[in-house]
Amino acid sequence: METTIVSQGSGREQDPSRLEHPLHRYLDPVRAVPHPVVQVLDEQGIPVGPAPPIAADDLLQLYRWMVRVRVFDTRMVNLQRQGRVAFFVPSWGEEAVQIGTAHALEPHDWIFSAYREQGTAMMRGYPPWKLICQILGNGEDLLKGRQMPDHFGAAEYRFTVASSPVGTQIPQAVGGALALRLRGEPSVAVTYFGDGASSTGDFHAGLTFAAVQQAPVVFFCKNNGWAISLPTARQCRAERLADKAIGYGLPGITVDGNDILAVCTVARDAVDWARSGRGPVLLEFLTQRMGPHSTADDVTRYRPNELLEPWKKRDPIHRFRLYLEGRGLWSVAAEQEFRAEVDEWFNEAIRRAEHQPPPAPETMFDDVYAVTPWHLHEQQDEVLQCRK
Ligand SMILES: Cc1ncc(C[n+]2csc(CCOP(=O)(O)OP(=O)(O)O)c2C)c(N)n1
Ligand SMILES: [Mg+2]
Repeated sequence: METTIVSQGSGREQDPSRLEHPLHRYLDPVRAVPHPVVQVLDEQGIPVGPAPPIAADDLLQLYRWMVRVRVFDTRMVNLQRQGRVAFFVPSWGEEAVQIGTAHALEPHDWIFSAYREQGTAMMRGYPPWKLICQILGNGEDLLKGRQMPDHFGAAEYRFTVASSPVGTQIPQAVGGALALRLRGEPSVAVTYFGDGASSTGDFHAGLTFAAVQQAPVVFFCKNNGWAISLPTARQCRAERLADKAIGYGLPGITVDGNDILAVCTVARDAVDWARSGRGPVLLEFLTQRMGPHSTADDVTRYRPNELLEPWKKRDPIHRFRLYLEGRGLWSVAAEQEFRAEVDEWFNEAIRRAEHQPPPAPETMFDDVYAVTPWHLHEQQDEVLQCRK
């Protein structure tokens, strides 16, 4: 593999449970070593190992997509603060995981996501203005205004709608993967979820079943340090969340989630592993949620600002930009031109989405039953009469 394995301490080295004890005679010394973290670029964007074979144009696309996600987040949070959208979930700092993993997928693969994967959705083809229509719940929303804001999805993009209950997408993805295999499709299912979701019963059910069935599914665990206000260290004693894979009998790998080249490389290999019939894989992406959980919480109540300082130096976009500039693929002028283009792209998307009417009331009867029962037809007719 064209990556370097670096060792990062977990901060538990002084833990009293590590002091010499007779029980240690039975313990595997290898397991006492913190799980290594796969990295390609250091914090200055300098390769610490050979870069993966990604064409220059693709590298630029990866960079552009990360920037678009960040701008989208900023624009949506601003709209929420102006009272123009009700709710939004930004993913500041987590752009590399979304974009690097999406890059590893084929268009026919299925995605079972959470609510923080707007970048993956856009890269998959979900038009930004349609995403905004979903956030607004208007008549052009592919989900007809029936979901919480930011709980987007559409069969045409093979992107299932994010479920609000944390972790439910995990067993759903396993079921989806088994269905793909039964149908003889060459596709895999992937699921995105957080550190918080890795503490749920659904994670246990999903990974157990996936491993036993050797389902073609890849688990993308985004360890962003927080489940709303609960830090990862207060919900799990494992050194690495990827270590959990051992107990289920599948490979688990921890990746620097702010290093897009590491994300691309390991995600591509994991997807290939699952596609070739070798079974499921758990990837843990180490990252940090740089913003609030959502526009509905006050992050300063539970997270000291100093905690973000080391993460600012690991910013996935800045780091990759340094790498591209170092290779002569990007410049200050290119950045300026692209930023202006992205601003205009989102201005237009917002303008278009905000000009759509609300969903027509009679559409509430659509898509619920394969064959709509007579009494709902009657009610639908009544709604239509009222509108005349
Ligand atoms: C079953 C369930 N419990 C609690 C919640 C409230 N809740 C919404 S998001 C969230 C945190 C999830 O954290 P994580 O899985 O790490 O994902 P992140 O938000 O960090 O991306 C919680 C507790 C919920 N939606 N569903
Ligand atoms: Mg989290």
